[in-house]
Amino acid sequence: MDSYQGSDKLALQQSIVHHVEYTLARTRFDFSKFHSYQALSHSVRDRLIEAFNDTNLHFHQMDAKRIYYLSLEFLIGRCLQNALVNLDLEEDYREALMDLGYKLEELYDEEVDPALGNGGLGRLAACFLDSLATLNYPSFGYGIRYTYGIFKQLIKDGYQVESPDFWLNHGNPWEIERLDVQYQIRFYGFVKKVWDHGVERSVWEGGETIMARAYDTPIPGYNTQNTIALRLWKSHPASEFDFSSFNTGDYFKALEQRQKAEYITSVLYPNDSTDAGKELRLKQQYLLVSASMQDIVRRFKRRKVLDWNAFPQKVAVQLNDTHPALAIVELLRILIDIEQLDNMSAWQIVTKSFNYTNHTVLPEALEKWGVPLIEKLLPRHLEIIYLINFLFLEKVQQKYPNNWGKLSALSIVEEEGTKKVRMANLSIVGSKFVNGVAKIHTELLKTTIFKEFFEMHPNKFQNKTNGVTPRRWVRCANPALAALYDRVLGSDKWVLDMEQLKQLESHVSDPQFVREFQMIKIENKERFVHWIRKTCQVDLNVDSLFDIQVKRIHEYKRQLMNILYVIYRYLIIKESTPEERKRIVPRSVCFGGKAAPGYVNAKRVIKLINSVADVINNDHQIGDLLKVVFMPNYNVSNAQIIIPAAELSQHISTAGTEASGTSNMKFIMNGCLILGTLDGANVEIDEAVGRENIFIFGTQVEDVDNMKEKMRNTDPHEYFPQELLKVFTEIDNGRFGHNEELKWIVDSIRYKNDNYLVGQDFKDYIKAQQQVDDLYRQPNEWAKKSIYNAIRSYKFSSDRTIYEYAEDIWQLKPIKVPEPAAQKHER
Ligand code: Z2T
Repeated sequence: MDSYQGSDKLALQQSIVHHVEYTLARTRFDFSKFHSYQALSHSVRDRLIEAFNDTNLHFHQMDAKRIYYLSLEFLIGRCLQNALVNLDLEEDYREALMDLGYKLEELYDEEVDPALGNGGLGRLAACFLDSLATLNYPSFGYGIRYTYGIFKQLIKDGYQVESPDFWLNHGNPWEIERLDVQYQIRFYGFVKKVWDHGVERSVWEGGETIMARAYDTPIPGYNTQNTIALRLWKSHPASEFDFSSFNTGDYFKALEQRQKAEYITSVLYPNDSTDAGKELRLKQQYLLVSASMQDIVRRFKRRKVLDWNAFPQKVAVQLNDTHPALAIVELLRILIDIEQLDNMSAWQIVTKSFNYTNHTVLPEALEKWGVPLIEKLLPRHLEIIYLINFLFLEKVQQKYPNNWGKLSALSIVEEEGTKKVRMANLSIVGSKFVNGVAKIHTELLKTTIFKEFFEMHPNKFQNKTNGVTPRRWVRCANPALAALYDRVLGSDKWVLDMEQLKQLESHVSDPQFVREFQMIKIENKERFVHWIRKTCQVDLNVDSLFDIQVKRIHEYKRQLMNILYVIYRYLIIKESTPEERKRIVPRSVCFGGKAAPGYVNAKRVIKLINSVADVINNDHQIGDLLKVVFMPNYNVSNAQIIIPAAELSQHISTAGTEASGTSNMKFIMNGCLILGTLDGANVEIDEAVGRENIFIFGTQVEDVDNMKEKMRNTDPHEYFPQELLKVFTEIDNGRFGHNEELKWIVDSIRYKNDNYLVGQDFKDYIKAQQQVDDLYRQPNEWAKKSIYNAIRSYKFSSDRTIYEYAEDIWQLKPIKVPEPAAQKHER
């Protein structure tokens, strides 16, 4: 990218040295690798900020419509390499640093990995920001600047131990603190009714107020001046001092009260697809929503003429799941109580501005807040929710007169037991469009959990299949593959237009091309082996099949089925004759992923994996034929090492449970084969790469209910196949340690309910695993199929996804920020 500052080697070196002296206040005699990382980052930050300022000014001058992506999670990962790649400065800085005696790649490893998200949902938000910036869409991400990100996972004695992630320990060069952007946020209090020119108005007063302060992280697009903001809010005490406490002389108590405000944004809730339902979480949600909507309204009001009806033409808000759904209610409150619009005009504006993305059909993830809690914390919002529900149920009554079934299914308020607000219903009613994240998932929304809504408003529902950014997941994570593409395609255009990879179809029959592809995989495997040795103290054989399952640990994702199969494979090897052993394909089975701290079954699966790994890896009869690794603390930065090294990756959720999955897309982009079920985006990956290039097994979604019924009605000894019963017996007998917990995991499917059909799918899984082995014995065939996965993955670029959102949901056109004029270089 062009810059007002020079980008020749000398200019870059001067800027780094400048930051050593003036930002870090260090001399060159007292200097560590981390200090060079810091100086380098500040130098890159300067360049980001130029583009960022240009972008904000240009969008303002153009009076651009903007899209606001509201999310409680943004899992952006490390920033340095991504910024250098997107600014096209990686080579220049590499050379500049070489002279100063530093290796760029080593400095990358000095950066903390910002982990303000749980898994797929937060990472999707981060990929979307990269695509929004790259495609020149005027946009903002809004989220929370948690002081503590997702916990760091340690493994002690085979168990997961959580340790706090205080990621700001060494400062954060990638954010801009905006002391001038702060909003008041109110909690608790009461609603006062006042008469104003014959109209009754509501005023929310009393309670506690705190401040939300903005921190902006610039997000650069690839090869464009456009750089958008990820604006994260941090809670602060209100500036007025609490004089009542002070007057009683209790100075310390007054200060203590102020400290409590900081607590609100202190920690990310570590649940992936389950609803915690805690008061603090509701406060976090409201803080995000209130600060963001105040900010959006303020920006709208800076326009020359104030015309509220133009709001939906200038603003589109995307709700990342129901977590920020109160934004709908907050905008209504601002429009009605503060801007004094009438109820119906305000409602029209709101329902044209909001859209909602659903990310799961699992009932335990659907957010419901008890009416008493909302009434206490947000009394005015509860009134508004009742108003929305009243207006909506009137429509329902018109369409389906006296149909109590419809009314109770569609109502925003659940009346059974203690009354609850259903956030999904609120989101659907308040939105223009609702979307699922993969074809199969959207179909399930329409036919199961949101059936009644779909029947009432069929045109509200859309599919937007997820995607991932090829910048981070190919260009950054797999530089060798990127270089191969650049060379064979003649340019780096594929990074912006993944469909260019279609041109590589003809190269699959070129043995030289296939060999180069294989070499790249081997190099990536070597880098991975090195990293595993360092972090897990296990030696992997580079020639073994690298078989990987990395994702949050959840029963529906069936890591249990994977480890039970590993045991089965171990038993086969133990029983095999020397002749048979020669034909066995050596495998390295690697697991990674965090369990929610309160999720007992998930934690036990981690213990089982580690117990099995202990026995197998130390069995001298086995050697390299089978290795099992649990990689601690799976996160974005180690995913960038793991994924490019994978040859087989497992996405084996019970059909109908995984909304999409996004790592499946990252794996195929890096030339990896999938072993998976017809669930989530696997269905579309299967269509894209062809059935001959993917290993598909298991019960299909149409049959899941029947199979569950069968499972409940069958005796465990008939239901579970012999192969699995044998594995159960070995665990029972203490082959992997005499630990009650290992038996309990088995019992959870054996005597309770095998709700995720491990028993049902096991035989088909074994069969698919055999097909994997058969193909791996033919390295050339394996390589070709891997290449087909990589070059047919273009649909799964988040650029395609974002383009579809912009066209079909936001009605948003790109606005390209002009490059800095050439003469500015002179200054
Ligand atoms: C999450 O990561 C996902 C869904 C959630 O539902 C919550 C969280 Cl934190 C409330 C995941 C889905 O499980 C996954 O299938 C999907 O690919 C991802 O969101 C992005 O859509």
